[in-house]
Order: sequence, then C-alpha cells, then structure tokens
Amino acid sequence: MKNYALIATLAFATLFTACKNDKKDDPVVEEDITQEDMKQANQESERVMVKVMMEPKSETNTQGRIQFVDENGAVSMMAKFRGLTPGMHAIHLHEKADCSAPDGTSTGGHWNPTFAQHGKWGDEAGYHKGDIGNFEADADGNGSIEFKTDEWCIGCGDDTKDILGKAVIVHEGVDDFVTQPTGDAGGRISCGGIIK
Ligand SMILES: [Cu+2]
Ligand SMILES: [Zn+2]
Repeated sequence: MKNYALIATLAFATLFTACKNDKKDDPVVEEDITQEDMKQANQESERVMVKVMMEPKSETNTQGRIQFVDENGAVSMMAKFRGLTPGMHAIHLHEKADCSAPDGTSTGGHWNPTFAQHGKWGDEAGYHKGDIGNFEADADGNGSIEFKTDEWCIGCGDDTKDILGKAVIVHEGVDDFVTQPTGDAGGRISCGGIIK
C-alpha cells in the first residue's frame, strides 16, 4: 500500500515537472499572442485584387486593362491602354461604376467624397480622391500609368477611401489641375467600372 502511494506521488511529480519544462522550453506560448497581434497579422496579409476592363467611349478605339491591388494598407494601380491619340491624357476615378452611356457621362463627376476642390494629387489646396492625373501615350497610341496611395482601399467600407463602385475614366485631353471641377480634360474616351 505504501509503495503504491509513493509511485503515484513520483508519477505525478514527473508529469508536473515535464509540463512545466515543456512550457519553459517553448519560446512562443499561446498566451503571448494577443488578439491585437492576430488582427494586425490578418490586416497585413490580406490582399485584395480587382481587374478592370476599359471599354471605348465617344466613338474612339481606346481600350485598356487595369489592375488594382489593396495590400499592406495601400492600393496600387497598374493601367495599360491602346488606341489613344499620341500625347497626354487625363485619368480620373468618377462617381459611379456605370459605363452605359456612349459618352461615359453615366459615371457622373469626379469621385470627391471629401468635398475638396479639383486639383493635382497631393496639392495642399485640395484635390478629389479621384484626381489621379495625366499620363502619356506614345506615337503608336499606347500608354501606361502606375499609381499608389494609402488614401484608397478596396471594399473596406470607408466612404472616403473605398474605390469599389467607382469608375475609371480616360479623357481625350489633358487635366490642367486648375479648371473647376473637371480640369478641362475634354471628352471621355474610355470607361471601366471598379466592381468585384
Ligand atoms: Cu475625369
Ligand atoms: Zn477632379
């Protein structure tokens, strides 16, 4: 009887020591990872991508493809176009992802959720969240533009940042960054809705 008790005590002691040692040897104990850490990790690893096909408008042949990627708290845009007239063209985000009108006017005005004035992106005097700027088409009518900002998101639900449901418009002319509220960029020659 005495022996059994001793064996039981020893077994228990061994088990207890083993558990204790396991915990000490493991550098990452579960309790050390807080919910806040998990949230941050999820935000950093989440990558949202949307592809936009740009269709010709206003009786032009201007087509394009755009890829938007939301990653690590910023959205990057990579856009390629063909069928442009050589030279500079304005590109903006407009209010609605509706390209149904032959002249693209169904997309509404420039996307301006912060009620700012039209301008050059980053200007202290203000700019629309859709005021991407200008890009150049070469002699063959090909052009591309890359853009990145943490002032946009894709599907985050913040009305001042979320580009889902907006449209990309390429214009016939150049954005002068001064004329209100359009930049006097001329007709709308290519249109694509930003939808998932
Ligand atoms: Cu525009
Ligand atoms: Zn604008």
